[in-house]
Amino acid sequence: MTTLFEPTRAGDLQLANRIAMAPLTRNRAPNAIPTPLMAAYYTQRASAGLLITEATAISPQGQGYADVPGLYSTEQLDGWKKVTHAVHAAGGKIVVQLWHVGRVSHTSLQPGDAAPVAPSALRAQTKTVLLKDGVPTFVETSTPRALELEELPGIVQDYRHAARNAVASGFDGVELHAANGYLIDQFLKTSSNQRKDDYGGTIPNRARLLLEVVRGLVDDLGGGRVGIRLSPVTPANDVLDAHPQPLFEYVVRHLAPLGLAYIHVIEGATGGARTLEDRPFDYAALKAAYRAAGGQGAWMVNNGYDLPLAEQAVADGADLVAFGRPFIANPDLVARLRRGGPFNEPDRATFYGGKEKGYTDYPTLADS
Ligand code: 8OZ
Repeated sequence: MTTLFEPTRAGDLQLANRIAMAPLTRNRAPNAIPTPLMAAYYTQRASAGLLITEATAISPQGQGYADVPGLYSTEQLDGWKKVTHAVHAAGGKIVVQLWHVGRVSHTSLQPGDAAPVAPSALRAQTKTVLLKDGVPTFVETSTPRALELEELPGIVQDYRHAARNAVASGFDGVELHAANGYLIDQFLKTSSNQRKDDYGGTIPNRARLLLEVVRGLVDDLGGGRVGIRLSPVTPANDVLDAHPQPLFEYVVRHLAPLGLAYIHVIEGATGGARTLEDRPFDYAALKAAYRAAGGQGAWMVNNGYDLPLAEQAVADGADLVAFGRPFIANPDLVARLRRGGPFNEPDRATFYGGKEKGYTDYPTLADS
């Protein structure tokens, strides 16, 4: 029987085990520049088969929160190079999550204090984080403006530019953040997309931007270095699709021929319930649709996994399991899973913002 601790392959990436560190926003990159402390944090966790970085803005317009990193300036690339070099020296593999927040932003974070951009000018009923006197503070998002049709090729170019920057910074690949109510997910879902052009209305139209971006990334990096994260039914950031099953089956069927490294699926509500009574979804059918269309990428599952759930998922055919909060609190999560525990508990108060506390100071088994 396959176990979590066996090596596997995801596209071009040879991985030491089937345990991934999920992308986790930590708001510790002042001025969007990755720091040496971030290099220490990721390196502490390099025994994961795959590290996925925190969501990272592809452009100034793609920024939506205080102190989240970017991947578009020389200083940012220099910061990331220190992260990837340290992770590789520790034997790890690391991909960067490419992020455009769309409407989940605030004018004060946008170039020229402009309105954030979105498929349609509909404000998200959600909050973002700004720094007020250096203190992370939740505020309502700003009302966005609808992107003009003529602007969409530029958005695709911004993703591609960031992906090439990722390679230049030493990353093993990229993960497209198409989940959790950010730009790509805003285009996908009926609640946030009221466009009347080729990017709204039908499923093929709402999935068009996602597929254009993925095809662009594959052209630049090769499919074997590209993954994607999807969240079919999450309520995160105020998105809802009227018919998620056919929408996401369409998406994965069209991803299948692109030779992606992996498909990463958030089951249920991000960071919350794994099954939602009012938002049913058949994940096995989603995977079956991908495989039936010839998709050979690794299938990565996420959300609320513990050891027994993860072992069951791998026994049932998942290729990789991504752990989020357990990786915040357990830098040596792989060793702890191997032993069956014990596990440190994460401290929510230090998730977003701050320095070492709750970031690089969680003990390993060897420390205790
Ligand atoms: C928590 C806080 C801010 C952003 C996501 C990038 O949900 C995020 C995020 C999570 O994907």
